[in-house]
Amino acid sequence: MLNEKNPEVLIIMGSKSDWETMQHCAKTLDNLGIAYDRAIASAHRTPAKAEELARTAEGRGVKVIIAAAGGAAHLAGVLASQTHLPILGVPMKGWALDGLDSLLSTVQMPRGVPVMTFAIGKAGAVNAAVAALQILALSNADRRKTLIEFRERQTQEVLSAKFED
Ligand code: RP5
Repeated sequence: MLNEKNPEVLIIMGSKSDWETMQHCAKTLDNLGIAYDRAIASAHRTPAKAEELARTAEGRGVKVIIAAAGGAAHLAGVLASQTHLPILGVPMKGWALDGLDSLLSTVQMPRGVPVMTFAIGKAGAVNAAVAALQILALSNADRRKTLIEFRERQTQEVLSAKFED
């Protein structure tokens, strides 16, 4: 759920146009009962804001940052340079290279400054939320229970899927 005061996860997007995809991340965090906040900050257009968000996140109680950007997607890497929190990078689909540019510019970090990078677009947005739960579950038994139940529900959905015709 959206919680600006006590977020455990912070979603940062390079542009408001990324929200169309990242709402799937937020919805998944909602379903998993994880408090999140969201912000728009660009590595290129508003570098000072991106830096400030990364530097202040840990003090706000944030445990995981999810960073989404498209094209020359340097946002996740810039955030990673400014915090010790884990950064989960979600490359946005679109532009001339349909997201391959975002994927490569998010994933190809220099040694020592990792960005955990997900699939391009919606699957990556959802998986970043699930991965955030996995990180939180390492130190919280209730979260572990939520994770196991989520996976079990997903398994049952696939096993019980039927064709309509
Ligand atoms: C990136 O450029 C953003 O993350 C977005 O994916 C893309 C397009 O941004 P807009 O031109 O729509 O603001 O920085």
